[in-house]
Amino acid sequence: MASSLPALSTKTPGILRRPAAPAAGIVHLGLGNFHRAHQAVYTDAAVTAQGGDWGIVGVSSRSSAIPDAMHAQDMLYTVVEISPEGSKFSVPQVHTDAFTAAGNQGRVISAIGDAATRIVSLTVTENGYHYTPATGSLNLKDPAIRHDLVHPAAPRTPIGQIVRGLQHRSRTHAEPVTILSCDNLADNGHHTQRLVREFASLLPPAEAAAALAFIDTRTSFPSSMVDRIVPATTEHYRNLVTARRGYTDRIPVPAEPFTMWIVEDNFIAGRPAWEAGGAVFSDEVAGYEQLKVRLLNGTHSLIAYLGALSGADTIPESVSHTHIELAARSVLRNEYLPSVSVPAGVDVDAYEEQLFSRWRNTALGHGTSQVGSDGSVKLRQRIPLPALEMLDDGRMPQLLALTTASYLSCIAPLAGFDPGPQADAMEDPARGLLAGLAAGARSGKDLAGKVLGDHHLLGDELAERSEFIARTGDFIDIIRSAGPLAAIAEASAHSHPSSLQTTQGRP
Ligand code: CS2
Repeated sequence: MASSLPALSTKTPGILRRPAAPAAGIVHLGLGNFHRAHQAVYTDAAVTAQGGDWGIVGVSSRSSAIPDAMHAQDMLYTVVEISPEGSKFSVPQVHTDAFTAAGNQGRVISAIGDAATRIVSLTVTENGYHYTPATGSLNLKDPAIRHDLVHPAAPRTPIGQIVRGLQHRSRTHAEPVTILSCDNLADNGHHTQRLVREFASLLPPAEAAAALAFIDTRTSFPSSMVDRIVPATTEHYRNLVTARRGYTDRIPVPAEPFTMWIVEDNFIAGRPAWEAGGAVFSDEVAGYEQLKVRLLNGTHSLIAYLGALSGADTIPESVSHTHIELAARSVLRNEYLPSVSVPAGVDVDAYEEQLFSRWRNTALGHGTSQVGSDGSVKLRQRIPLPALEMLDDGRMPQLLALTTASYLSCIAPLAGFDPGPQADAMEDPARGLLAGLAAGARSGKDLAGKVLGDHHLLGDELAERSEFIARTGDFIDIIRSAGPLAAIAEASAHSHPSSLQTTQGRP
């Protein structure tokens, strides 16, 4: 029988333990796969290169599966880099503790409030910020936010936890701390700062004033662009680790070889030497974030929804359909790219080719249902600004309307339309609301009007653009009556420029 990870870590040289583990300096909210294959790997490299008390206390929001397994495995797990050429294995050694926030809210506050904590980082997904997609501000209708505003000792949301932890700091030692968002949100540092300030300003007046004064003088909120495709762990990866490494790991993390982290160097209380792991500190984070959120994430959404509607389980399977590749290239080049301020030194053609080769990584098998989940909060980050720019310019963003239509066809299918099992498996906080609207809708146009026009799902400004709403509705109707390929053909026929070639057709 294979040995377990902790036995290996202490008894064999297979995993060389650090002589002394770093003391904790980071509290990380969102102990999921992405964090464990991204920030943890950079932090491991930083501590190896330069030392420093930058151990990570990982906090998972609800599930205890990862904290339990981390404790059982001596805080270790395997990152499995997957490419068609083969797999590489590594074991980061930076976590000093792990626990679940649910049921331990006091512990979250004291961890964030601890004077030794100098960075609080987050990978809580777009959905974890509890903001209103229409306005970008804190969602005051959200029961979890309302709960957190009146239960100071038991916050459930990351924003509530951060504010309560900062209040604890301000009342005790007043040491400064950096809040570092690592989620796919445009301008994620400012976005997080805005939500934290909004929450603090809603506290009783004296408390609000003290909290805001602390936030404004003793914290910083750098923006960062994070990039690595990290699918969900499956039994396959557990078996692979056992077969290839000879030990049992309950929680290996599969990841693509590519990894990128661009960070604004604005850390009020110091930071690890993440550049040792390849992180780039730059003043151009906003440009990188736009590039990534639109070209990568935005196009990814279209590939996921069209793929799901065509029966594709995975992104590589989806993008191997010539028509879907065509639609993806068209939205990327003609509709997302013109809205991006490309950072100096980025070769956009090479970036595009690299994206397609990452998406084609069949060994990784990234699920269309995983990328298609939470579209109501993700698309708000990806679609409105580029769409509005084109509309202002007198052009219809055909493929952005198609992205919206294929999303709605997956999550809120009209009566009689079956979007298939991959779409059924997509999770979305707005699924109930949207399904209710779809049940009462007579046509695609009617549904698009209710979702975008009445409910402002993609923001206030797009809610006023009846031509975009109507075009989205057309595509919903075409998908329902003739399928996704017909909708791609219709969008391509009217897009600018109308003819594009796939890689196969290129000179
Ligand atoms: C994806 C991202 O789920 C999604 O919406 O676009 O998770 C994507 O894989 C990562 O951002 C890559 O860095």
